[in-house]
Amino acid sequence: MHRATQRLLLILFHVYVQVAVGTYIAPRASDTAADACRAFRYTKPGVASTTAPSQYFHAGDRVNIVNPSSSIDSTNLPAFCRVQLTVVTNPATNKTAGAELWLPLNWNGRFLAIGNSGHSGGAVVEDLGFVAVAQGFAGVSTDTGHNDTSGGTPWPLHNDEAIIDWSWRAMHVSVVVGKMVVTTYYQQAVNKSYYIGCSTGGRQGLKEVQMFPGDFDGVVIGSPANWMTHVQPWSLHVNSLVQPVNSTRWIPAATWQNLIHNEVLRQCDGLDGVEDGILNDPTRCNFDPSPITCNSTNSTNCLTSTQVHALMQVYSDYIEANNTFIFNGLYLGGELDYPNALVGDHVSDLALYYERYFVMNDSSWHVSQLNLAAIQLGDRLDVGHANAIDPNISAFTNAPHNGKLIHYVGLADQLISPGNSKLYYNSVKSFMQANALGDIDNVYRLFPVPGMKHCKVPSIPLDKRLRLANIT
Ligand SMILES: *[C@@H]1O[C@H](CO)[C@@H](O)[C@H](O)[C@H]1NC(C)=O
Ligand SMILES: *[C@@H]1O[C@H](CO)[C@@H](O)[C@H](O)[C@H]1NC(C)=O
Ligand SMILES: *[C@@H]1O[C@H](CO)[C@@H](O)[C@H](O)[C@H]1NC(C)=O
Ligand SMILES: *[C@@H]1O[C@H](CO)[C@@H](O)[C@H](O)[C@H]1NC(C)=O
Ligand SMILES: *[C@@H]1O[C@H](CO)[C@@H](O)[C@H](O)[C@H]1NC(C)=O
Ligand SMILES: *[C@@H]1O[C@H](CO)[C@@H](O)[C@H](O)[C@H]1NC(C)=O
Ligand SMILES: *[C@@H]1O[C@H](CO)[C@@H](O)[C@H](O)[C@H]1NC(C)=O
Ligand SMILES: *[C@@H]1O[C@H](CO)[C@@H](O)[C@H](O)[C@H]1NC(C)=O
Ligand SMILES: *[C@@H]1O[C@H](CO)[C@@H](O)[C@H](O)[C@H]1NC(C)=O
Ligand SMILES: [Ca+2]
Repeated sequence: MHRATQRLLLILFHVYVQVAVGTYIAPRASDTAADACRAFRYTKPGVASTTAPSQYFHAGDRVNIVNPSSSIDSTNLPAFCRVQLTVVTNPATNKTAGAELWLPLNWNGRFLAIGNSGHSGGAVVEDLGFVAVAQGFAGVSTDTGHNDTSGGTPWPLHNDEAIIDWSWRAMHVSVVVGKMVVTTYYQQAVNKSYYIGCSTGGRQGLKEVQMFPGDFDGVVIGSPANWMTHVQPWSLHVNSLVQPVNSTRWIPAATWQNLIHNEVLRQCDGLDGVEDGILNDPTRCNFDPSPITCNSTNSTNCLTSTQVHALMQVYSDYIEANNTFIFNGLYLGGELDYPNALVGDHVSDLALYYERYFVMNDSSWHVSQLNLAAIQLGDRLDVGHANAIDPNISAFTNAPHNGKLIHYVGLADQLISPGNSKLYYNSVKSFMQANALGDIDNVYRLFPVPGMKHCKVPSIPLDKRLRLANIT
């Protein structure tokens, strides 16, 4: 045996012993890692290429990144390499999307794709940091195929390629390319791959489960905006139940937060056995508004019959002409936040933008034009095939793939009725049962979270909260 080989074996033995007893510190490991990161390039014509020099962050370095859709400013992250890519989402047209991969030095061998929010337009750097890298995952996030800073023409207007990217394609392609890049970077294949996302991210996650069942082993979604063609009109419908502010149906924020919320708690809170300000099952309460309805002997601090009508509609299913079900209503109990959302003083920006620039292609389309025909047009077009409502998820959940789907929803969700989550879950359950595709309880579970708002657990510090549920 050569002396050099002997020496190498000796070194390896020492390293082995030190690793075994947990004292080994690799010589200048982070500098080596930093050099490897900064030198890293990925170029595959027609598929993807790195668009900026990869950046290395040592543990505790300040990570301060801002894009049109997300931002992070933290000195609490472990060491990682930030890789920025352009991925080709449609080789026939050379359409591209931006993607970021954050690759931790101490990799846990697993891959985590992060879902987006709203109409996006930037990678979710916040969750790449606090959710992926902080827990040792190699994280990927897409900008959904457009850069949402264009002050001029709205990006979706007659832009089918961009709409398709936002709807599902940019995510799927970023995941496929992301796994290849991770494998190249670490010289080791991904052991398991996961997805986490809420709201739009929930919709993207369901789209993956339904269209690309092989992409993930496990998928976590929250309050998905998966029925795009219905949740958007419903948002506008809820707006118009109380708006405009100077109408007789308007209910001021203080009335929601004091008079209404207190009466809801008085009637409903104790039904679950604990008066804690949280309704464990809001659907169990048969709320009666009469105690807070104005009458001839009391017309102060009360609701007029017009306001009561609006209030009860907010809590009811949205049924359009010809008895057509559109969407479930808000749930009792979330009144502290409802005035900051759909029953606030302005029309939902996201929903109006969707109707104007995805569906109608008419920048002057007005909420007053919302009717059954408009919703049916949206259903027929299903622009970008953004709807993620297929109840057949057997290719994901069943053998040979055996994927698992976890779904949570806050029962005080102020932006998407929790009923929508139950509706999708139940549609899958009955479809799988009716087609003898198995008991979904082993593969798909819905967790309704009492008191939780849209994708957020309030009053928990940001970095801890993100481990529970990523931000919408
Ligand atoms: C796409 O890009 C490639 C390489 O730059 C080019 O050869 C090809 O013509 C482009 N295709 C389209 C449809 O623009
Ligand atoms: C991936 O899994 C294999 C087999 O369990 C294990 O040996 C390997 O260390 C894992 N890779 C990483 C990076 O954790
Ligand atoms: C997106 O827009 C920002 C702000 O205008 C700009 O700095 C950035 O370069 C743009 N990114 C792409 C990929 O066009
Ligand atoms: C609006 O434009 C999109 C994208 O080009 C198209 O798919 C859709 O059919 C158009 N909508 C109407 C109502 O024509
Ligand atoms: C409400 O205000 C708008 C302008 O802000 C005005 O056009 C409209 O006439 C008002 N409606 C009522 C009922 O006062
Ligand atoms: C009128 O009704 C409101 C709401 O129930 C209540 O807070 C208030 O005490 C009542 N006032 C009188 C004089 O009954
Ligand atoms: C009038 O409202 C008050 C509370 O606002 C209630 O106590 C009283 O019973 C109501 N009277 C009638 C006739 O409904
Ligand atoms: C309701 O249904 C009837 C019969 O199909 C149809 O003629 C009518 O146009 C529908 N109304 C609306 C508002 O869609
Ligand atoms: C459900 O999806 C699977 C896999 O895509 C397919 O083979 C099967 O035919 C579908 N079942 C029904 C009842 O549509
Ligand atoms: Ca309670």
